Amino acid sequence: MAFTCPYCYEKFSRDEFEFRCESFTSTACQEEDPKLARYFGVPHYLANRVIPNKSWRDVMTKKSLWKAFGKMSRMLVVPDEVKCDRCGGPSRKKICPRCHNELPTYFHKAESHIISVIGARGSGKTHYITVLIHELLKRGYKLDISTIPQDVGEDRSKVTSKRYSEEYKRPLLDRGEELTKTTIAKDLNPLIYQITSSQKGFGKTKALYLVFYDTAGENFHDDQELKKLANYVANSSGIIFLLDTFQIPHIKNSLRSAGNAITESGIDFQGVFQQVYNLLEKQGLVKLKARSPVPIALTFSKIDEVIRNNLLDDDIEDFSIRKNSKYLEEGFYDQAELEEVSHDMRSLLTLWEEEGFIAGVESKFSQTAYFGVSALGATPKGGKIEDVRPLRVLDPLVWILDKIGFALPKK
Ligand SMILES: Nc1nc2c(ncn2[C@@H]2O[C@H](COP(=O)(O)OP(=O)(O)O)[C@@H](O)[C@H]2O)c(=O)[nH]1
Ligand SMILES: [Mg+2]
Ligand SMILES: [Zn+2]
Ligand SMILES: [Zn+2]
Repeated sequence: MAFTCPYCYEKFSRDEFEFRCESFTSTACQEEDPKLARYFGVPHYLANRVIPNKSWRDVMTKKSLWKAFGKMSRMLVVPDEVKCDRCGGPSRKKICPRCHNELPTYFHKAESHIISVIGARGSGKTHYITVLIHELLKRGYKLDISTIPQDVGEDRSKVTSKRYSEEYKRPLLDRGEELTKTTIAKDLNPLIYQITSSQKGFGKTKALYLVFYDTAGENFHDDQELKKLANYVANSSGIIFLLDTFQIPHIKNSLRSAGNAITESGIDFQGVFQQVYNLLEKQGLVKLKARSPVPIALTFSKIDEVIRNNLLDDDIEDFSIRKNSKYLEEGFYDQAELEEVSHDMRSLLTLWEEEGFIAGVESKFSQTAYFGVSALGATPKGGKIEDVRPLRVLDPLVWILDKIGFALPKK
């Protein structure tokens, strides 16, 4: 089984894990780390030394038990703890062999699925991610999902739980402030969460990592960022593709004639999808002519305004996205619920004359579903939104979790 690093998205195998010395006192173990420096794009990075893989593997194989298994054991086992070859201190800090970033403690035990959230600037990613994480933490238990932030990384001031609470949750959900580009520090670190399920089920995934990169490739211009986006998407087990509902021409016009000020993003969402796909093709990350089996959730954001302005199709009685997700009340997942949502959204898109988009997506991906979500429940006014009322934000994630075999409670 290959592992995918949540920082650099490179793949590596079990026998390649590395450890970093954890000594606080040994100055002899302080060294330049060129791989970390490259990752952060700085000329130098001083960190504790990387313990050569060979030094602890040799010790491991000398222990009689391991010896009995010989070479095999070295391939299969990642020790919980190793000794630093220089200072002799114990270390449990696992790092990626490619970029040297610290990996979550049990990374080698869980499946490392990356579920990515992507979308053009203005599609609502920052608000969506903020609310999605909050809903997962608050309501995930209804589907037996527990969510634990993975506070790992060289810079302790930038670990997941600290950054999430200071830059995302507190401003938006405690102080009611719309999140602006300036409030979110633009840095390279993803927010990483482990989610686990205690459901039984043979062959089901019980633990995986969710990796959220708030900015990955959103402006589609910067080459460096685009390359990273391509890697992020290509190594994902599932994609939540956020699309700005306000940029659907039909919706844009209706909202404008109803007196709403809609800013021109300059990127139409069909173009965004095409750009991401071309990028994957160019990098050789998708096969020509074969549909990708990666589940992709085409997720239309800001659906609150569509509902408020009565732009839902009146022929569709009891339109599913008017109500919040049923599984949050019932405590089990019924596949039919999200199939209905997807079906309704798909008809809506047809009504909005977006068949071309649907055909394009479905010719490239074999597992598709359409969702409508609202992170906020309303448009912020003057940079404020006091009462955040999310609608169906967990749907795309839950659908993907089910598709990739995560153990969800079912009837
Ligand atoms: N009506 C409404 N507006 C939203 C929602 N989520 C985000 N927005 C607005 O959409 C704009 C872009 O959101 P943002 O999260 O910054 O998008 P990003 O550039 O993709 O990160 C902001 O003005 C938000 O206030 C929502 O659920 N409903
Ligand atoms: Mg943003
Ligand atoms: Zn050491
Ligand atoms: Zn890495």
